[in-house]
Amino acid sequence: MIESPTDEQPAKAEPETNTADAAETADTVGSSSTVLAALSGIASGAVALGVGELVGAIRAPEPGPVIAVANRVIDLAPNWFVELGKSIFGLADKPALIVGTILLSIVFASVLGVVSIARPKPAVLGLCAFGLLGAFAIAADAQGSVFGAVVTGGAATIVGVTALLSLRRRLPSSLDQTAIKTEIESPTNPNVDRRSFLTWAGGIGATAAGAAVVGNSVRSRSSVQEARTSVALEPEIDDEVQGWLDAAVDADLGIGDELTPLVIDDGEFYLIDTALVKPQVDPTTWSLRISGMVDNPIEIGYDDLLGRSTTVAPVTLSCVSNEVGGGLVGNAVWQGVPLVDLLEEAGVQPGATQVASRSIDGWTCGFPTEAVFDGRTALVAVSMNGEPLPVRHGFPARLVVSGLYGYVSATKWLTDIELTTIEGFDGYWIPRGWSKLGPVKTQSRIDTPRRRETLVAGQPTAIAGVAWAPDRGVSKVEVNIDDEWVEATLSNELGTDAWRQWMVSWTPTPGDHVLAVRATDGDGDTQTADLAPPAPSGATGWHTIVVRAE
Ligand SMILES: Nc1nc2c(c(=O)[nH]1)N[C@H]1C(S)=C(S)[C@@H](COP(=O)(O)O)O[C@H]1N2
Ligand SMILES: [Mo]
Repeated sequence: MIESPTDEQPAKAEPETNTADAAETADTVGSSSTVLAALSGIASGAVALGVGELVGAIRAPEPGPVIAVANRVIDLAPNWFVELGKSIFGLADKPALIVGTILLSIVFASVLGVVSIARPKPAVLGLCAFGLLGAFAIAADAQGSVFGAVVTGGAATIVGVTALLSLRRRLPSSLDQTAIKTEIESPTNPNVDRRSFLTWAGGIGATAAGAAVVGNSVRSRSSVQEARTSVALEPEIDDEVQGWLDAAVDADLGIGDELTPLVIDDGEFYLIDTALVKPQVDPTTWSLRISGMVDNPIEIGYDDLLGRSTTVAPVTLSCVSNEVGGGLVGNAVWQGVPLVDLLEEAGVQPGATQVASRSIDGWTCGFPTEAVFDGRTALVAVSMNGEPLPVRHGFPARLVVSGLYGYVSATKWLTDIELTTIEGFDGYWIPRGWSKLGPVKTQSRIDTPRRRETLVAGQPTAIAGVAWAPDRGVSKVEVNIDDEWVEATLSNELGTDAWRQWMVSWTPTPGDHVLAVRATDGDGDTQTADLAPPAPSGATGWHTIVVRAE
């Protein structure tokens, strides 16, 4: 006998009167119907997302719905949530967020599918809400627009709703509760029904995947990689960069691969930003605006910027989130237009105590105006180690300000500089609990030996690492070996903005040894031993490790 839902009703109402067999059959039918309905929701949600990604891609660099929603999560998430994400997923926190967004969408869509069996209207409304959420996220995005939101959200919603309704009509008839209620006789072989339903669902799923794949390739074709490689920097400036790169090689203490080189390549340089997808900025339409409390607001195109006189300097950038001994710090040779030249041209008004800046993806920061005029290196950088800025380090232009942590100064994909007051503006990280001012604290790190490394007793061993105190410079590094301070040899100074390598040769005796390091800056101030975590203003303390010699 073919089971029909009508037969099931009493079974469900009075399960205890049922035989075990019948109950099992009813359960199987119930759960398989739920699975098919959920599948119809997932296929519809997927095709909505796929079409959203495709239409979104045509409007690149405007983000598609998935990235836009994930961006809103990053913006709106409380600090503890962001920190939790980082502590669970580490550097993969952004891929995890994207995967999470997609997984939540699947769960939501499957619920809509199940709801749609009995009640198509709320299910359709649910899909519309889903589309609206994507549309709002796109409209709210720094690189989004209301037009894009309407077009992308609209297309996704229409396709999703159409898919859901067409699948619902094809749900094997025994599962369609409306059909039961209206007692419509169905052509009743459920196996045929099921096959045709699955074919449709599969087709819609394939369309979803196809749209997403095509969308992604359209998006990456609009990449700026090409524009970036076609940028030719002035040859004589390259000579100056080469001079610094050579100086860095000459200064290297030559201990080997365990010791961090004085200049870090793009591929090894630490990477920190809130961007889920690195902004692809077309240099031909890009411009930098300088406005706010200035006499002559200016707007500069990329060619104009490259045509100006530039400065080249090795500068050590570091992240306020760096733990003592951590790797969120790096030194590179930056080339760019001095910020002081640009601000003098714009004419800073009295009382403009803060230089605020914004990137194309809406990230912001700010630091005291004094930093531009006190003689330190402060650049609108266009090149890193002699190459146009890599996309992930801010192509076409970024700020590099010596002596300030990245979160208050180092805006990548820079589009706006606005002169304002210190009280008048808070950058991205300030309301999230980080301190308003971000001077870099003097720090030093032991690169070799590694913590808990086993050394050979009686064999001379190099203890070595790097120390930095931009823009004060490093004047001395000392290593504490089993409670005794030893002064380290330093690499030649590349400038007060750059870190220095240090090393001590040591012959360990058998047993455990505690090693610690501390640096003294160019003003004669020695790095504090007081332990502080990164939040809110940068970690302090001496990097300390234990090694064993056998
Ligand atoms: N647009 C943008 N610029 C940004 C950030 C960001 O999130 N977005 N993060 C800042 C922080 S916190 C740091 S430490 C530096 C890191 O620069 P890097 O990724 O080139 O090493 O970039 C800064 N510039
Ligand atoms: Mo940072």
